[in-house]
Amino acid sequence: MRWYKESIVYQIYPRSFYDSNGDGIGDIRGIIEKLDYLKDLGINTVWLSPVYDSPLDDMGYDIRNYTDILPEYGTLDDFKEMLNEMHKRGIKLIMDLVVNHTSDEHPWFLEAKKSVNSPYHDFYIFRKGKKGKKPNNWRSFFGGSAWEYNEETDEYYLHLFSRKQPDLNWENPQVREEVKKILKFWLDMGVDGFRCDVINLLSKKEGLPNTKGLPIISAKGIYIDGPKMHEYLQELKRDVFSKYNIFTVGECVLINPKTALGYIEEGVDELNMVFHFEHMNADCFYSKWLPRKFKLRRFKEPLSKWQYALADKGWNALFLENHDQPRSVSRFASPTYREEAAKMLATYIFSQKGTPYIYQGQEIGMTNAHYTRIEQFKDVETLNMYKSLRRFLSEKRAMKLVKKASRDNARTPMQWSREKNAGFSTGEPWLEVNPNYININAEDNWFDENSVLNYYIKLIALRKKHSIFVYGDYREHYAKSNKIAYYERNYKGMKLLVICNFTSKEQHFNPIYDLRKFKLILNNYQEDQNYLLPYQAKIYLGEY
Ligand code: TEU
Ligand code: CA
Repeated sequence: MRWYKESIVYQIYPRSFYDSNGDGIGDIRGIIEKLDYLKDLGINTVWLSPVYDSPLDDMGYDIRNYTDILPEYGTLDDFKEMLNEMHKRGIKLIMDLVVNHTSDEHPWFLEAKKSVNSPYHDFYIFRKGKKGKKPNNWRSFFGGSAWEYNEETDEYYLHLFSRKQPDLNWENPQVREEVKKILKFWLDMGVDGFRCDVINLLSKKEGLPNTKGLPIISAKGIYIDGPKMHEYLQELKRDVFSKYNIFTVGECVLINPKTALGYIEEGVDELNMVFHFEHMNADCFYSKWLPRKFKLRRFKEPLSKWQYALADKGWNALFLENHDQPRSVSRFASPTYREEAAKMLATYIFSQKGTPYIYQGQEIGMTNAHYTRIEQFKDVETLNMYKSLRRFLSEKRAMKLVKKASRDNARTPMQWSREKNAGFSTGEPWLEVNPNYININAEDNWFDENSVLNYYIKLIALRKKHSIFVYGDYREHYAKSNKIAYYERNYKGMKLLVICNFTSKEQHFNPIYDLRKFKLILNNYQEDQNYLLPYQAKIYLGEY
């Protein structure tokens, strides 16, 4: 059974989820305490962002030891207990697999950088500079050159992310063997799969040629979806993945459906599904550092394109948020209608065909951070970009961009209750809590039957009850509208209609079908007129 199709995933960013011991840092025992909340929400899979031993330059996406837990998060025994408690509640666990790079404090790198004769030197990508210049023109995703000088060997090493995240050399079969050992370590413990970080960056084109054109975009075929991607993934599948009944989702930079199908098409199954980011450009040009006004068509078009392209061939991953993206209600809707919009956005995205991913706090409609000073931000990408931006922008303009785009928008502590620090921690939180927790928190949501949380609970329950949500095919209406989103799903003689208003005005439209023949199974308002109220969302089900 392809169980991943019936999964409803909840992403935990452990540092900001729940602190069990008052040190201001979320931890594994904190997760254990909140498992009943997740069970009540109705999710059946957790994706856990990294809890491995790490110096935290990139908050855990820089791993120092792949088979141990960072002490501030807990111990391996805590981890095993958490896994067991999840399984008892029917919740599966997928881990974050970060193997494009390690931390520069990983023992392999510490050895590798000492000498060209070190057995670990070839675990990484070292190159001589060219006449005092960097080996090539590649740029880091976090700004600046992707090369850092290493004095001991008089070479540069490649880091597509921070300089504390040296890229592994996947050409080296020993690296691949080590990765397989790591995978087996966790899978044999009972972990149910992996979210594979920047997986389509593993293969770098031979000779590491310069990119020509816009940075990153022009890296397709060079270090994005490079020449040996299939070889590497096939090897992992053959030696590890195929031996377990697991779930894999690849995070893919700049991917299109055709390339994605190369990895995920049923029968190929190198990965079960991928995350693409095309709809994240609905309010920016290619990168969130180049913002523009949100436009519904720019949101719907890529999502529909993926729905049609994958249809019966592959499987979609559906998401609005993660730990790298600002909060969806802050980006895609008006703050006046925060609750209506949070429910509407959930209806729109999670009723499509694919596996839904809810990022912690999204289910209560959490918003972007309130920060006004750069000192309040902790994320390495944010701080690097701020420094670069300050070279040509005033402090005020640079801050405006940072406020909009920072990854810390998603990383403020989970808002549990009206208690001090939002009930996240009794100590000083590692990252400031958003003061709007007085109005936005899980406890109040729980007791308010019209809350965002209770809407998510209903939506998830419907998905479990009607298999049309999972298996129905997808057909879009009003594709060109910048105001409403409307699509239908069809399955075994049933039809589902999903109709959403993305504006703060009433919208009149022709419903296409005779709605009297359908049952309204979900509505984010009490009222039900023959037009749409601001940010209204409705789902109808009927026989057809
Ligand atoms: O993110 C990959 C990625 O493409 C990022 O550059 C992303 O575009 C950026 O964070 C958006 O601001 C993954 C992880 O999700 C991220 O947290 C890590 O920092 C990154 O890989 C490196 O491991
Ligand atoms: Ca703690």
